[in-house]
Amino acid sequence: MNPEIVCTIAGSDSSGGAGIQSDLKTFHCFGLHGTAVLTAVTAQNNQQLSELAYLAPEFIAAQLAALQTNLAPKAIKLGLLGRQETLRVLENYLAGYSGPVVLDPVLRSASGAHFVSVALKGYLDRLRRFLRFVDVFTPNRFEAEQLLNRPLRDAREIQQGAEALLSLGAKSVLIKGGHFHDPLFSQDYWTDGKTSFWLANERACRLNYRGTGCALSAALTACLALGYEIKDALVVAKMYVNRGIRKAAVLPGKAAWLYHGDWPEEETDLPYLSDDYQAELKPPFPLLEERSLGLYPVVDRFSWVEQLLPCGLKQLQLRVKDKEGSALEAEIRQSVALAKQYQARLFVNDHWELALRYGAYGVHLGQDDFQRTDFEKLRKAGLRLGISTHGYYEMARAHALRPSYLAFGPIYHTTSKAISLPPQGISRLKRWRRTLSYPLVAIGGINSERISEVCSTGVDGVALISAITQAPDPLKATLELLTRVSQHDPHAK
Ligand code: TZP
Ligand code: MG
Repeated sequence: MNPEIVCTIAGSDSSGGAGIQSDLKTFHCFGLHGTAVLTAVTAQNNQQLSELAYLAPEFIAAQLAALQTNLAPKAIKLGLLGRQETLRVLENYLAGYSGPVVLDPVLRSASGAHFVSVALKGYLDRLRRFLRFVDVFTPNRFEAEQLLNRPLRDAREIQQGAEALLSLGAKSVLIKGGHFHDPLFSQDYWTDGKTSFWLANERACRLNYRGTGCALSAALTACLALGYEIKDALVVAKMYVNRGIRKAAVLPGKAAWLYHGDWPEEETDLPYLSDDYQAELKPPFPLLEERSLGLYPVVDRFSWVEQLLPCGLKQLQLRVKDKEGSALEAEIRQSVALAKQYQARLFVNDHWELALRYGAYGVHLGQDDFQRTDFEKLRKAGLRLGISTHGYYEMARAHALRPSYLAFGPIYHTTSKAISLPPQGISRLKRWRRTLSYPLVAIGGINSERISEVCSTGVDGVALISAITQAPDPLKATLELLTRVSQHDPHAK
């Protein structure tokens, strides 16, 4: 299959550390074909920018027209534009473009270089109006302040600043926090007006990393071209830049070149994502004493727990969705007590307060349950925590809570969930296995034919519902599934 085409419309950086040069490198690393429309040429090295020349608007328009015939981009990244004439050409072009557009405004670089000096006021006015063409606007703090004409001094002002940029017309805004003085994290704030979150990344040592903003917006554009939703794409792009910083080549004078490489697959680069500004790194939930979860049935009644425990299961999840009050309480109380007798680990889905009251081994939560859960209380009581996830955004959100295990799915088509999400597939499960050091549980549409393929990815647990509860003979099915799982368990006798 031919690679997707993505386009960067930006300036050339003669040092190769940022601009078009870094964008094309980033696109390539995501397996895409990058086209490049030059807006400006700079003369710069690792330390300073000495010259800057803008290309004539006709020439920018000609480059766009040349690509239009058979190299139309799936997504566009805009970098250094710098002049009203350039904005005018792009307004015409983008009026007829329907794919995602990411804009990194490049007013002021991390090294302090100012890219727009002549006629700044007129340019900023036009740039504000230009935001209506933009799906993700990614200013750093200084750029956001310049556009808004006011300082952004703390988390609240950043949130208000992002809202103000949305009201100018951008569909979503990421204000990058690399320049704030938070000793623990560097935090970015994203909002589209409906959802918002902070992305916290552990601070790197203080070098002048070149091209972080370019790489972030280019990686984001690449992921959008690959079909990822913005929230997931942001997390992957942060991972790409975090790794780039972690593995940067250090140059004389405290400058550093970002590392570029394949798809980021290291947990250390995964940001902590949270609805609120993150003042501290949360303490982790207790580890599972035995990391392997093996066969992990999810059932909705104590009667199932009673039937299945004698098969020799080591863990079970009780997921009661249709009871409340004393009936629900009885299900949980009896299940917890019986699991203890069998020395099996019982995780209670959703009802964390009842899990706490009856001393369950752990709690399993979906992303929608976060608001009503007191995580601090659960952790202090020593309960283990498992969290369901369906992609990068949710993984990063779960990671901020530092749970005992993570579940990922649906791996295959499932009929057991009311809102059926598209299957994630085995290759994404493999990628998460490579990426995470957390115990990982696969869920969704897994049955006896598919379980070997799932186990061979190296996951620590296989959760399933219907393959047991809808089986003609559930006990026989459980025993058969247990046998299949044990064939893959390196610790099995
Ligand atoms: N979360 C993701 S898929 C799923 C849950 C709870 C349902 C899994 O059920 P089944 O019958 O094993 O596909
Ligand atoms: Mg739930």
